[in-house]
Amino acid sequence: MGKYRGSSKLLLQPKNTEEVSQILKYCNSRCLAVVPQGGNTGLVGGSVPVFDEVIINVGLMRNILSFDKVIVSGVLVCEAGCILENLISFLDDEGFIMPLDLGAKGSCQIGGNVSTNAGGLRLLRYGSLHGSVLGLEAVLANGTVLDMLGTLRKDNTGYDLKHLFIGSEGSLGIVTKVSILTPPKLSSVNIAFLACEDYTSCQKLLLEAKKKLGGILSAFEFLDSDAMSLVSSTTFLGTENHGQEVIKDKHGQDFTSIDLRALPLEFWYSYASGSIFMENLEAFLLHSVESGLVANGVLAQDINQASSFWHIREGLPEALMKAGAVYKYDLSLPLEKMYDLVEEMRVQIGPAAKVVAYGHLGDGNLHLNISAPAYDDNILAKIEPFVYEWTSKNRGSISAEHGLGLMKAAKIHYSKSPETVRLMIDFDYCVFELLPDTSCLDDNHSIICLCLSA
Ligand code: 2HG
Ligand code: ZN
Repeated sequence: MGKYRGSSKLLLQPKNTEEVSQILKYCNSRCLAVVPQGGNTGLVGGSVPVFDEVIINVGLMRNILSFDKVIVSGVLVCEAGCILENLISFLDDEGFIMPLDLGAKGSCQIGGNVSTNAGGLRLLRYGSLHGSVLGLEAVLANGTVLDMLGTLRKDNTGYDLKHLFIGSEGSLGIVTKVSILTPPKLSSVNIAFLACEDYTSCQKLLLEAKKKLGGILSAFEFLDSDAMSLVSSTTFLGTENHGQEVIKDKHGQDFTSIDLRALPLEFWYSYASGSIFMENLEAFLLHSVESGLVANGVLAQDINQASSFWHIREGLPEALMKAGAVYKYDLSLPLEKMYDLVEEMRVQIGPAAKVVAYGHLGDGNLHLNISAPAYDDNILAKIEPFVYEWTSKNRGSISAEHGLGLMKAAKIHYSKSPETVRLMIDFDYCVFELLPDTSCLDDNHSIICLCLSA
């Protein structure tokens, strides 16, 4: 993104948990600040050493430790540095799927995914990592290794501390191993790319899809017409106007020619009953067109077309980066209000920048992107605090799935009450063994604490 610059002089790549522990123990004893790093695909500056922190990169810890497919348990245990895409392919060969899928899968690592509680494209169907992560191992700042690497579905023995590490962005420790429940692969998948005239129709379509397709719906994404034009006008897919080509309907009509919101919808169903689901799906699509909810659309005819639809959606962050400077906001909002923010932001910003909206509609997660030729304080002043205040007023979250990172750590109060933030800070100090004796709360310790949370 070019927004956060690192200035570390030292990158350490431990090969196992013991080495992570020794590094942290040493750094802690010398009051050296550290920043944990995975695939470095984050969008909020969480893994960037903005001061002079020692980088602890877990990329060499990439072993799959076990996969239990007996009695269809599907529990995968692996090290934190495993690249998500490698885990997806490994599971594919075993007849299972990863409950998590992201555009950044080629580089992001499972430890980073867990530490940031990444959401992605399949959350609608498989839920968040708080549901699918069964256990983890983490190393605290003083080097203590916490073995919470259970593989059980049920375990009510006291506090379930692993949940505190899921989404804590390294502020409590470094995740070194993960055990995750993976569902069996269903043999058929299809994707429709649909166009609606307005946001209200998108919302209604989502409700209809949930009602009529329920269990087979695995993703319900959305991109607006500005996002669509961006995809069409960039060459990021390697082919000029490739975006336009793959989304022509069967009459050859170009999706980008009318003002609309486009929705890739993905469906997974089992082969044995595939034809029933296919009939349901076709009936649903036909009804959506006849009732006017859908203005135009294409159902992928083969796996290549299906993946090119996903390519459009997943290629948006890269297309935005190529277009210049980008201000990124990852928000959870009540569905009925979500697009109001986009429209109000357009009025607020005027012609100085483009407001591009997309996201995981099925999860109420908006990716609001403001694209400008270059970073400019005048533009930023129009966006912030407006975007945070708006989100807070509507009881949304200023960080749906990307984490707070450096970008939003100080903005947490827009989404959490002062008492909640206080408890988080107390808890953080407690884990760092700084409480109850606050006399040891010197500057150096607080630096370690702050840097880990970045
Ligand atoms: C996505 O859903 C990612 O594509 C990135 O979460 C979102 O670029 C963004 O704002
Ligand atoms: Zn996303």
